[in-house]
Amino acid sequence: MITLYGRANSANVQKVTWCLAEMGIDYTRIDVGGVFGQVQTPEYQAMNPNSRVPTYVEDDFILWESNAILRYLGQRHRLFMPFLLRNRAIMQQWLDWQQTTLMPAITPVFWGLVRTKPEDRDQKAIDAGITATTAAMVILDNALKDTLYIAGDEISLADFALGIITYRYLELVKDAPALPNVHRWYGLLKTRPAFETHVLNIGLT
Ligand SMILES: N[C@@H](CCC(=O)N[C@@H](CS)C(=O)NCC(=O)O)C(=O)O
Repeated sequence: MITLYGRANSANVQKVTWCLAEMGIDYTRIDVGGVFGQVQTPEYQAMNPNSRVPTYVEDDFILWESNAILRYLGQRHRLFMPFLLRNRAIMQQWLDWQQTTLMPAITPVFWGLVRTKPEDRDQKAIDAGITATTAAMVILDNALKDTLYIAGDEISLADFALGIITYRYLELVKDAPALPNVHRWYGLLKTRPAFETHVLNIGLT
């Protein structure tokens, strides 16, 4: 039995719900975090001492860190993992880059524009975040120029992790540069029903 703890509007939860849906895996999701709270309780912290979402529970196995969950699902079900070692390494590279470069860049933009009242916004932090995220998106655009997806011509776990942030960037930054390869790739992601259900239809809140 699989239980996923985490609110549906969280970017880090969405990459996992999107992946689970793509894999056709049955699970129960429990709303915790954000307005639902619960993450500071001793019961939750016993599963996830970071008080963060998502937390993935499969029988007596507990796992946190969204990209670790993606990697586990990919290896367990042998899905969305490139066959060739080097393509697989490239997928791992972009999973790490999503967490260490892209996510920190967009966080002040998302929090400033979506979760902060206009009168309380730190415009300098938002602008710096837009600059940093745009620089990262230019890197992503360049990386997508020769392949359909980020680690080759097949979709992989890294596309899920990058796709949820790209959605936020394209929604929030209206004067983004052209990014033709990102738009072509993102167009492919948008045709996937699981992306529509677990990301596009949830909106930014
Ligand atoms: N590196 C962690 C970050 C987890 C994280 O920061 N999650 C956010 C939501 S996107 C969270 O738990 N925020 C507190 C809350 O929802 O109460 C991961 O990828 O799982």
